[in-house]
Amino acid sequence: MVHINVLKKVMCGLVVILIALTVCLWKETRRSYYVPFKTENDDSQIHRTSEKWNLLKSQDLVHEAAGGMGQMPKTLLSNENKVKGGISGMVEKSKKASDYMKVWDKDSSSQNLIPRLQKVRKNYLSMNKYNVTYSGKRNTVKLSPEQLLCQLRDRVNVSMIHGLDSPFNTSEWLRYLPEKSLNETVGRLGRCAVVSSAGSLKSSRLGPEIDSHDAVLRFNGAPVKGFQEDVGQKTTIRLVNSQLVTVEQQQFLRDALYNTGILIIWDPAPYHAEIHEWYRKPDYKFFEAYKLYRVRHPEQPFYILNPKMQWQLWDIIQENSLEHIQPNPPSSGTLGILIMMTLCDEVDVYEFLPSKRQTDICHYYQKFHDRACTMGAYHPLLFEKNLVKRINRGTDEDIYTHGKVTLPGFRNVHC
Ligand code: NCC
Repeated sequence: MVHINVLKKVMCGLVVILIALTVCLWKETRRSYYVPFKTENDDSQIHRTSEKWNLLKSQDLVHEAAGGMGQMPKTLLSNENKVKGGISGMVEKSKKASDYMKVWDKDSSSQNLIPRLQKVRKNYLSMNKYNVTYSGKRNTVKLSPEQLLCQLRDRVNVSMIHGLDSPFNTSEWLRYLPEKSLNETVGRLGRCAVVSSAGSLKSSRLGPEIDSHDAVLRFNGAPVKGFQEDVGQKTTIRLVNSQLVTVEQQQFLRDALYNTGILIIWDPAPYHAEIHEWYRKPDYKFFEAYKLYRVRHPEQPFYILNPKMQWQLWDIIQENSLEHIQPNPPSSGTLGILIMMTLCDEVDVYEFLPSKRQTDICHYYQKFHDRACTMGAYHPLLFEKNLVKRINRGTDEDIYTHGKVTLPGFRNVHC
């Protein structure tokens, strides 16, 4: 009798432990699928913003991606195969995962910005520093991804300043400008990666995937040392802005970070200005620092981006946005994406459209918080991101988990 009672108690105990374990396991499973878009500086505006971000259902996901591309994306096709394979547990899980995936909304508007950034945008609009006189159309009828890609391919001329571009056609400048064109220097590239500097790259463990690309483009002072696990260690091209080179001149000239790979510098120019006009009045006087760097590192290819490109690209972003965008050049991020689309067969962009790791921490290599880094203040970054979302050939799942967008190289865009 005593034995039976003890046995009953042990059984009851075991059942309670089993139930507790099941509940814990269930909670854990849910947690790994649903990581809300919460940021460190959470406020009411963030709540409103995230509400506007797409809450995608798995079915919508398939339809949107398939409809936009005219074909079913591979990863989702493979999920379909799993359905047919009858692994119902996995299907159930993958449905739950996509039920809660929030990714960048391609129709984000300035209303999605926190009040401070809305105000900053308005200030830049009234300032109009670069004398933007945009009179082009605003596409009320949305262009398809293919049409947008064709516009980018045909209207944005990605080129570097060379010895034939007056006023760089002097014997002095010929000494400084690289002899070979960028195309000749890099050769034909297959799969390329563009790594944004976003804080959300921290703890991403994307390093090996990024390094598996044929070429990797990074921005400004974004380091690899100490961050290899998250951002990789390969740097083929580093795109720097002229502010970095002039304001942080000593660091730029001394820091070994800049000595790897090919350097490209860009500087904001007046709206559709001729090279002459920009040369007389660059936004930041970087030419001296450029020459000094070339003397110190004559073997390292270092190009100056032709400034015409920035406004050709800006026009397309404006044309395809429903409101006035900041009349300032696009960020280094979008310029870098376009450079790689010109050089490569395919371009994977990391954490430009934020993943589930989205944070207000500006850079993965600093502890500085500012939502402007992700949403834009000076640069029309929100509208740049809308455009990139619209031409993405990858899946929303890839954006959510890897912050990854896949774009075709212009060689593979057929208009
Ligand atoms: O911050 P930055 O950009 O160097 O970042 C490079 C590109 O990564 C993308 N990015 C970055 C952070 C983030 N949270 N989300 C993102 O999507 C953007 O596309 C960005 O372009 C620049 O564009 O050159 C910029 O440069 C900095 C700064 O000049 C350099 O880091 C050098 O110190 C600008 N910051 C300031 O002027 C304070 C930034 O506005 C734009």
